[in-house]
Amino acid sequence: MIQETREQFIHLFEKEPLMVVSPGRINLIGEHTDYNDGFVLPAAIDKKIVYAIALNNTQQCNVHAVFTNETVSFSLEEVKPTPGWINYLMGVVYQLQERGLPVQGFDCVLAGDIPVGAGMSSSAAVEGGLVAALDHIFAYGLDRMQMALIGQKAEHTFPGVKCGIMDQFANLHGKKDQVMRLDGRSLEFEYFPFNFPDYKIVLCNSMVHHSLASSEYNVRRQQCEEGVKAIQANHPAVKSLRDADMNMLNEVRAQLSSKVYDRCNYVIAEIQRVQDATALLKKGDLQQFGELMYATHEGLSKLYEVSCPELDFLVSLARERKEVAGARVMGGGFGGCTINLVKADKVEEYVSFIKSRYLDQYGKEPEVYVTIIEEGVSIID
Ligand code: GAF
Repeated sequence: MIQETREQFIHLFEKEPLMVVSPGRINLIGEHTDYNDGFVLPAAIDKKIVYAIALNNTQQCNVHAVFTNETVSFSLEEVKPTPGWINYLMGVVYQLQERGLPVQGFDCVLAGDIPVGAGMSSSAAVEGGLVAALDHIFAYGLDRMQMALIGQKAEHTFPGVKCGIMDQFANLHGKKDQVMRLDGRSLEFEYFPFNFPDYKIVLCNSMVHHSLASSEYNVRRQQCEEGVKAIQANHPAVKSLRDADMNMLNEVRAQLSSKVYDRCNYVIAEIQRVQDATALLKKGDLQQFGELMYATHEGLSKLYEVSCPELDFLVSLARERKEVAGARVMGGGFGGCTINLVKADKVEEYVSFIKSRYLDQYGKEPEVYVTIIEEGVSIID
């Protein structure tokens, strides 16, 4: 894909581009914890966005998207939220301009194989790839965390999703065969190997794309903040759900709507689960780790309400199978993928089982991706 994208760029713009590979991500456990100052356990994967990009000595940016086969242009003098995929790039450009960093017109070809709306964070890949490309071209000297924060701000201000930092972080910090535990508060992180040759990471795409995903995401965030506010009346030192426990939450239960109570209940438990899960992973206990993934799914489905019948069905299918250590909905939810840890020698059998049962139930085949853990954003000079 890298070579094809480069050739297409040369064909369209008649010059040599800089190539950038920007991956999607998985998250093993720790969902909706990042914006509550909690922990997450993501990794970059082999699904990616590819940029071919070069300056054009104008104030105009011309972006050809291979997936829609259209070229969209915008002027650097008028960067404002705009419908469509170009919004993600414009958001990044705006954030760079806001910081007083120079941006000049560019031509670019954007290609990729990250399925959109599947919970693998194609948007963070678009953002991270562009920040890294422009940092390289203009020698801003940004470090990877600064780049991630710029991508996150772009997402907040242009598409308007008040996301946490996990996706942009994973996209820019990934390392081959390593998972990362990120502390959503301090932004400190540690790498450790995901060393289970007997298992594969299998993503099952429900093919459901919920149009309310981003507005509902923002609602979840507000509900968590509401819970924190109530707890703070008794415990002023609590700054986020990271600092809270179930006793504190139960003290204010009567003041909270049942939805807000359930959301906070899930997040408090999930933050602890990531800690427990990390210890299990380091010990090599994938079976117990998998049980925690199922517990996460239960919470995301019943308490946080970001699952859907199709995703619940996919997880219930996983539960029937001995070759699966654990499964759950991955990412923001409301559709997209489940992540499954599956015995390597049984993957084929599992995939055909899932496909046929899902087809029987919903009349459509899920796409299934057997994925591997890869490097974060890479510049190919
Ligand atoms: C989305 C967000 F972008 C992340 O920050 C994270 O909150 C995730 O949903 C849920 O864990 O991918």
